[in-house]
Amino acid sequence: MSFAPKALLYSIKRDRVEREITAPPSSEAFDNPGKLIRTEASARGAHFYFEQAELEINFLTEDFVQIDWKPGIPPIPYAIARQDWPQLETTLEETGDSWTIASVGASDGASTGATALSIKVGVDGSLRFTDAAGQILRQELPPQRKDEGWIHRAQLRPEEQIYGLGERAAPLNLRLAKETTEKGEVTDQAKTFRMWNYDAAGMYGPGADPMYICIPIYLGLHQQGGYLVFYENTFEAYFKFEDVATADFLGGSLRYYFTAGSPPQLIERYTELTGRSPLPPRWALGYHQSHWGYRTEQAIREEAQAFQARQVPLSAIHLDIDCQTGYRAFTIDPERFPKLASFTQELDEQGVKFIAILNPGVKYSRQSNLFLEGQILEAFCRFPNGDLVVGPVWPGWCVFPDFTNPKVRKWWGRQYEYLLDVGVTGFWHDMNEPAAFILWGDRSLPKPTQHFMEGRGGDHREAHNVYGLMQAKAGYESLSTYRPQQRPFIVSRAGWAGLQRYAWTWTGDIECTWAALRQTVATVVGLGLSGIPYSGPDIGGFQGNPSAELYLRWFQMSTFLTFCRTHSSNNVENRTPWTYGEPYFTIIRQLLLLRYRLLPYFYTLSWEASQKGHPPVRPVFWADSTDPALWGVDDAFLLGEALLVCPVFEEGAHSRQVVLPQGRWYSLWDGAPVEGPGSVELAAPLSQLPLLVKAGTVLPMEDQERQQLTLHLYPPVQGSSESQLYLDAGDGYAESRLDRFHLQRDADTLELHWQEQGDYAFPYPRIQLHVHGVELQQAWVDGEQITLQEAMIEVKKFQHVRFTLG
Ligand code: NBV
Repeated sequence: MSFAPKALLYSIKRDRVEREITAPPSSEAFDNPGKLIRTEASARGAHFYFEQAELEINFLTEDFVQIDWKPGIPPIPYAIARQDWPQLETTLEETGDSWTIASVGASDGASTGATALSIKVGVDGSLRFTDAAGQILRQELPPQRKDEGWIHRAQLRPEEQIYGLGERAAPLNLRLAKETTEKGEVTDQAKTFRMWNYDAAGMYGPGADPMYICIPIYLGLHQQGGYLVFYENTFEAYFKFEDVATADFLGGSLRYYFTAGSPPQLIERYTELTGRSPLPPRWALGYHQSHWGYRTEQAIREEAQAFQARQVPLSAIHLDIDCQTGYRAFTIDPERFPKLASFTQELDEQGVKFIAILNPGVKYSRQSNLFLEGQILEAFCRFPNGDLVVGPVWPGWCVFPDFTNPKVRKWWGRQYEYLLDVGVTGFWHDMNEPAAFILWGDRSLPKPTQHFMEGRGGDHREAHNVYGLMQAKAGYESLSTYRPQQRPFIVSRAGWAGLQRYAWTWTGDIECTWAALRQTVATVVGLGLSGIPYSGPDIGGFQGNPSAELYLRWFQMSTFLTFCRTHSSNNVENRTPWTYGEPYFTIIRQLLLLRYRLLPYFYTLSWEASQKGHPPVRPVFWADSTDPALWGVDDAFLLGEALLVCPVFEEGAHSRQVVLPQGRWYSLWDGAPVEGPGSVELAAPLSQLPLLVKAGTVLPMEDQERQQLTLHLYPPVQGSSESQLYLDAGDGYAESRLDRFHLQRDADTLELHWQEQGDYAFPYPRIQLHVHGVELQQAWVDGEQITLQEAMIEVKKFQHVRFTLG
C-alpha cells in the first residue's frame, strides 16, 4: 500500500491552512523590559514592575525558585505535580542600582538566618544567581519579547557543560554538538536544538534533531557549582549554547524554575516539581522481545517457546502494528489471534507478558465504532472553521483525539479495558508526537489545529509537545482504574516534562551502526537528567541488520539499562539472542542471566527513582561532580551508585580506555581492583565489557530458582559505607521492606551490620556472603564462629557478621 498520494494531499493542505489561518504576530515586541519602576515584596519573594514587563519571583523552597516574566499566555500546568510548597522566609533589599532577593535557610522548620539562594535583580531586568556559599552560578541577560514569544539569554562560563533538553542524538555535553550541513558534514557552528517532538520516521542517527521527546530543561555544571533551569513553556523553541545560552520560544510566557546544587539534588528538586516515576512492576525490568513482523498468535507462541527451549529468560513480548486489524487503534486481529484470552494466559503462565502497540490516530471511517463514538463526543481535533483535521497514518486517513480534553482522555481510557480483559498487560504508545505521513514539511498536525487545553483553548503550537504526555496520562489512569492491583506499564515514544509519572520510553528508530550504539549512552543518560529514568534503545538498532558483533556489544550495554528490549523494523530480519549462533548466543544468555540475578539491585534503584527521582542510569560525573575530568564522559555510565558500565563501541576491540571517578573500583568479573581518579585501559574481550563495582558496595544478586540471595561485599578501602535493598511482592501496592547493609572496614576486620525496616517478610531462606578483594581468616555470625568456604559463607538472616582479615 502506498501512502504517497495521501501524504502529498496532506502536505499541500497543511501548508495552505497554515498560510491562511496563522494569526499575524502581535505587536508586543520589545528588546528589553525597560526601566524598573516599582518593586514590591510578596509572600514568597517579590514583584518587579518594569516599563514593558513584569517579573514575579517566588521561592518554592530555599534552593528552588520560580521566575515568571509577563506578558504572555500563562502555561497550563501539564508538567507540574506539586502546587503546594511549605512556607519560607525571604528577604528583599535594595543594593545600589539593583535589588537582591534571597531565601533564608531553614533547618527542622526553624530559620537559620543564613542566606540560601540569592538573586540580584538589575534595574535593566538582568538576573544573577548566587548560592549559599556565595558562588555565582548563573547570570541572565534582560529578556527580549519577540512577537508572541520570548528570547532568554544567560552567560555561560568557558568551562561550563550543559546537559538535558530531553531526548537528544547529541553528545551528553550539548555544548559540544555542532551543526551539520545537508550533506552531513560537521561544521564548527554550535548546534541549534529544536523543541518540537518529532518522528524520525524510520531512521535517525547521531546528530539528528529534534527527536521524539523535547523538554526545555538543562543542567549547567562549572567550577562554581551546578544548577538546573526548567522552562515551563510547551511552545516550539530553539536552544543554542555558545558563550551565551539562548532559549528562543515562539509563544507562551517566560516562566522558568531555577535550582542549585549537586546533580542528585538538582534532579530531586526537578522531580519534586514535575513528579517521579512510580515503581514499575518488577517483571518490566526483565528482558523484552519485539519485532515489527510478528503477525500471528502462532508466531508469537513459537518465539516464546524458543526462549524456553534455550533457557533464555523472557519477561515480555511486544506486538507491533501487524497484530492489529487494518492498523486500527485498540484492535487485535481475531483471525490471526483466534484465542487471544487463553493465549495471553498461556504466556503469562510462562512468565511472559503481552504488550500491545497503540497509535493515537483513529481511522476516519463510518465503519469504525471508535470514530463514531469519538464524533459524538466531539473528541477529535478540528480546524478553527470546525472541520475535522484529517491526516494520513497507518490505517489510512485518520482523525486525532484531543488529549488536552479530560473528557477525551476518559473516553480514550475506557478503550483499554477490553484489551486488559483479554490479558494484554501493557501498552506501547507509538506515533504520538503526533506523527502523520507527509512528503515535505512538518510531520505532524497543522499549527492552527484547535485544542481544548483543559478548557482554556489553544492551538497546536502550544499543544503539540504535550500531546503524547496527555495520551500517556489517559493510559496510565485507565490502567490504574481497571487494574487497581497492578502497576501500569506503558511505553511512550513522545512526551514532555512529567512523562516519568506515567510511562517509560525507548529511543525510537535508531540506525544500526556502531556510532548509533555509542550515541545511545548520551541519549539515555540525557533523558535521565531530564527526569525520565526508564529508557533504552532497540537492541541492535531499528533499521538494518547488525553484524553478530554489533548486536552482541549492543546487548552488552543494554543489559545494564533500565529498558532492555530487542526490536527491529519490518524490512530487516527478526533478531533474537540466538540469531547469530555461537559464541554470541552463550555470551548473550550469560548477560541476561546476570541481569536477572541483578534484579534486586535494579529494583532497589527503581525504588530510589520513585523516592528521589534519581535515574538508575547516571552520568559518570554523578560519582563526583567536582572532578572536571568526568564532566564530558559519555562513553560509559553508572548504574546506581555501585556499578560503572563501560560498553564497547568499536568493532574488533579487545580493550578500552575508562575514565575512573575517585576511589577504588573492582572488576565485577574477577575482583581485580583499579584506583581512581584517572584513566585506565581495561580488557574488553567479546564476552565482557569493563564492569566495575565501587569499593564499599554490598551488591545483591538473587537466584530465583534456589530462592537464594547472594550479597557480594566489596569492602571500602577503610571506614564505612552503606548499601540498600528494597523488596516487595513485585507488583501491586502491598507491604514492602528496606534492608540497609552497613560495611565497616578497619585494619584487620570487616564488619557487616544489617538493619531492617518495613512489613514485607524477608523472602530468602538462605543468604550467601561473598567477600571480594581481601583475604579472610575467620568469620563470626551474630557472635558465633562459622566455617569459611574460601571467600564465602552461607547464612540465614543475621544482624552482624564479622570477618578477620589476613
Ligand atoms: O509500528 C511500526 C514502527 C515501530 O516498529 C517503531 O518502533 C516505531 O518507532 N513505528 C515506529 C512506525 C513506523 C516506522 C517507520
